[in-house]
This record gives sequence, C-alpha cells and structure tokens, in this order.
Amino acid sequence: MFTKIAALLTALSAIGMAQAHGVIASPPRRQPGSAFQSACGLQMYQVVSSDQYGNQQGAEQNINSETTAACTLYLCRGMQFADNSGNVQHYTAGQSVPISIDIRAPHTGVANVSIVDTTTNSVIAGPLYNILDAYSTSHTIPANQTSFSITIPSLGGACSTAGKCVIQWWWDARPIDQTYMSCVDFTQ
Ligand SMILES: *[C@@H]1O[C@H](CO)[C@@H](O)[C@H](O)[C@H]1NC(C)=O
Ligand SMILES: *[C@@H]1O[C@H](CO)[C@@H](O)[C@H](O)[C@H]1NC(C)=O
Ligand SMILES: [Cu+2]
Repeated sequence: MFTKIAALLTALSAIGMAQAHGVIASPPRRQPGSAFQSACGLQMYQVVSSDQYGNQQGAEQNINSETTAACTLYLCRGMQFADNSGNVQHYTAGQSVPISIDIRAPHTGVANVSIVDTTTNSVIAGPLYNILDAYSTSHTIPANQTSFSITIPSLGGACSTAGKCVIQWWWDARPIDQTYMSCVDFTQ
C-alpha cells in the first residue's frame, strides 16, 4: 500500500517537473542552496533545485514537517539570500538593466517586474515592466516579453544592504492557477 502511494507520488512529481516553465535567465537569479534546504526541507530542495522553472503551487505540494516559516514560497520562490551572497548586482539610479526571461512552455496570464523589499515582501517600486497578455498559448509570444529592459529608480537608500532588495519577475497564469517568480539580488 505504502509502496503504491510512494510510486504514485513519484509519478505525480515527475509530471510536475515536466510542466515547469519560466525563470529569469539573466541577470543571475537567486538559486537554491543549503540555506534553502534548511528553510524549506529536503524534499522541497530536491524538487526545486532539480527544476527551477516550476510554479509555486507545485512547490507547495512539498511542504512537510521540515518546512519552516523562512520558506517564503511567494517571495523569490523561497530562495534565500544566504545562498546568493556572492551573486549580488549593483545598479545606480536611472540605470537601464536588460532582463532576459526563459520560457520553456507558455501559459496565458499576466506578468510584471518590480523591486521588492525582502524584509517585508512588499513592492517598493513598480511595476517597472508590466505584461498584460503574458506568455500566451494562443499566439506567438512577442519578443519584448522575454527580452526587455527596466530602468532602476532612485531607491533613496532603501536597497543599500545586500539581501534587502530584489528585482522580482512575477508571472501569474490564473486560468490554470500557476504562479512563477524569479529574483535578482542587487544593491543601490
Ligand atoms: C504583479 O502581478 C501580480 C499578479 O497579478 C500582482 O499581484 C501584483 O500586484 C503585481 N505587482 C505590481 C507591482 O503591480
Ligand atoms: C511589446 O511590443 C508591442 C508591439 O510589438 C507593444 O504593443 C507592447 O505594448 C509592448 N509590450 C510592452 C510590455 O512594452
Ligand atoms: Cu504549467
């Protein structure tokens, strides 16, 4: 009985992986590491690190007794700054930052890019880029949905400490209840 359940769960998680779809390809995005594993648990770490393109709803299925409150799945998909302290960009006010998004499979929805304060998980600037008919399954995806630039505003010192602020790309495919996000650490 338990073996059958385990086999079924393995099959379901394989389906979850096959459905995976989008990340920031550049600048370098937050990656999962040992701090992510401590915050979210081994099972979540294995699923998320083997497939960074997945959605939050899929990740939530791996919440278990090892998952702590630090596993903020709706902020950078739970990725932790401690795993990314060597991965921090520096941007000045007014700087134009090219963003490249890698979509493995589309889902019609909305998407945006904002600057988020990670200590409060609140948007402090943005959206800096807003896509209304995002990654549609019903027509060719316009080039400006996967390659575009944002202009970094003046953040008045709010982002001077590494780890405090991220550029977060958020893609929400409501019709199928799948939400994707990907973050870039930066200071100003
Ligand atoms: C970005 O899109 C999400 C999902 O639709 C929305 O919840 C959020 O408010 C948007 N962010 C901004 C800054 O508008
Ligand atoms: C992308 O380009 C199209 C024209 O090809 C334009 O209508 C649309 O507003 C642009 N999208 C964004 C988010 O700038
Ligand atoms: Cu999907």
